[in-house]
Amino acid sequence: MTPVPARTTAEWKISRRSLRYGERTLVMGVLNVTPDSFSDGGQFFSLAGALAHAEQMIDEGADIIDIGGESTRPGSNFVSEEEELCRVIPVIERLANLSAPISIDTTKPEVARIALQAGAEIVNDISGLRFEPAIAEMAAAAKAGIVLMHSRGTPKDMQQMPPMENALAEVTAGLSESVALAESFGIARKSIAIDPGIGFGKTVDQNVELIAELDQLAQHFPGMPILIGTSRKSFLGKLLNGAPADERVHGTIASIVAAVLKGAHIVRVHEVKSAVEAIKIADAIRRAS
Ligand code: 9MG
Repeated sequence: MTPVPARTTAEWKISRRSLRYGERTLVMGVLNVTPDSFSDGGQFFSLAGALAHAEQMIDEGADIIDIGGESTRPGSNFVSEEEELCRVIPVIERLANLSAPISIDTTKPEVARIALQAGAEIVNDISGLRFEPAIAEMAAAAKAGIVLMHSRGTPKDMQQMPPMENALAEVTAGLSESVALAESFGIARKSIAIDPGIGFGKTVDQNVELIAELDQLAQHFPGMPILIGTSRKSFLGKLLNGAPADERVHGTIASIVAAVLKGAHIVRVHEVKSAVEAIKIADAIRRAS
């Protein structure tokens, strides 16, 4: 087995602050405000419920809250800009003064612009600027952080994409293009986070390989934190003999720990409490390695 990679400490510059990463793994808690969200069944769609859930995640140790109003579940449809705004903006306005920064999970420039104005500090773009590159303009203008995630196709058709020949090479090349595009719009490197996009147009084996090779991916993007989201994803269900989303908690934890030991700086999760506990142990082992 290759040794645990050394992890340097640096800062991810987002709108109104810098997040220190590398000392301990940061946790991004997922707050889906979509009625069809695959993993919470729309449970957190009411404003009061969404706020309570966000506060609970912060109490449990979330460092960032990622708010999304459009499902990225495989096979899901796009929602209109108006609908997405109606879902996310009231939540962002109410959460903007909490201790943890807000990330807006969107691919739409106008949703990003209004969300940033309402207090969000990070744009989480699952298309890595492929869908609407102008979203980068919004992030640059607000000096926001941006998560550039690798994906193939759209959430609607990603599972029908032909398999990649070499996942690491393709993900590295795709993310390099995303970084170059982000920089061409004036986004500083210190504001960019990189994400291999587990589950987005990849086979089960490729998802597993990408986690196992995360240290190699990180080498290509010095000075940028590596974010990864494995929480409740279908590759875990397949590896667990068809376990449904709500029975993938232990699989999620195992994948997070593996990712942390391979160099992840930020993990995106639904269950914050269990992730925070697991990460404390993984970080301790990492520091001792
Ligand atoms: C919105 N979303 C769903 N899965 C994700 C992942 O793995 N990474 C990021 N950045 N966003 C995601």
